Amino acid sequence: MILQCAKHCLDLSTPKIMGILNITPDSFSDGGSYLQEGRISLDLVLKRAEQMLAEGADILDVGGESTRPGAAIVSEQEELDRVIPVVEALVQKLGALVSVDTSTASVIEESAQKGAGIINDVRALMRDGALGAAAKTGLPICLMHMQGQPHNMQDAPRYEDVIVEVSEFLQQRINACSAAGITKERILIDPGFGFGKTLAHNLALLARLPELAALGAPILVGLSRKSLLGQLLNRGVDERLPGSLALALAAAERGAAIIRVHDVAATKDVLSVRSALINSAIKIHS
Ligand code: 8Y4
Repeated sequence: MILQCAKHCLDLSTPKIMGILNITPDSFSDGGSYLQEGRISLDLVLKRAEQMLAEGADILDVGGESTRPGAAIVSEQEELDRVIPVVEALVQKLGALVSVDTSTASVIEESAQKGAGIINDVRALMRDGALGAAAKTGLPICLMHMQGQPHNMQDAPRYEDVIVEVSEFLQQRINACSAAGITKERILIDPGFGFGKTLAHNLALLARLPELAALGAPILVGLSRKSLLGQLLNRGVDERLPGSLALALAAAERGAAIIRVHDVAATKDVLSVRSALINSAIKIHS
């Protein structure tokens, strides 16, 4: 399966790596790392982006809004000011395939004009104007499931059957996209690990990830350094690399097409070992 992302063709027959580029001054994990004298430095962002591409990132995911519970609310203008210059630079200077982590109609439109290749929306195009804006871009869209809103999503997540409810939500959003003129070939789906889910919900979703494939769209997952690893291993956010790699491999084994990560080089090694094993098994030995 090949996904057409602006000028880039993304071959999803083997799992692809999406590197995280947070353009937020207050991000949970790697936030603040591109700040110079309190301002986001385009040079530092470009340096990190070049490094991730050299390490094997297939996509760079640029986000200007933190969805961490308690994070500051970002105005539309602030999000535009953060994200658009970065998208432009990554496309123009590095020729990168850029996905834009946004729920905002104007950011979707302007990012596409600057050459972004994928829209990644944790609110699944439910904000005012987002569905129409995304439809007009012609770009692939990642629809993610979230229960509640970032400020309250982890208060007391509850499901009758987490797999069924996540599947039904994603199917509804696929239908909404279809009605807005976004064809099935442009849609990616994501169960939204950590977005209104307990540890048990997250583990059930990963264990049963193959069931989401029935929706007929490639699956994107974001598990890197997330708090399920804190709960599972009692480790701080900087101590979650081995756990993140185990989750990335588990997701790849269960059919994930795109894996969103902080640690590109290490994830690339894991996926290279996996593909060597797969290729060995299908070769004819004489
Ligand atoms: C430590 C590290 C603690 C990371 C929290 C976090 C996803 C996503 C995010 C995801 C898609 C995050 C933008 C949350 N997660 N997009 N975005 N899927 N498609 N938290 O799972 O990384 S941000």
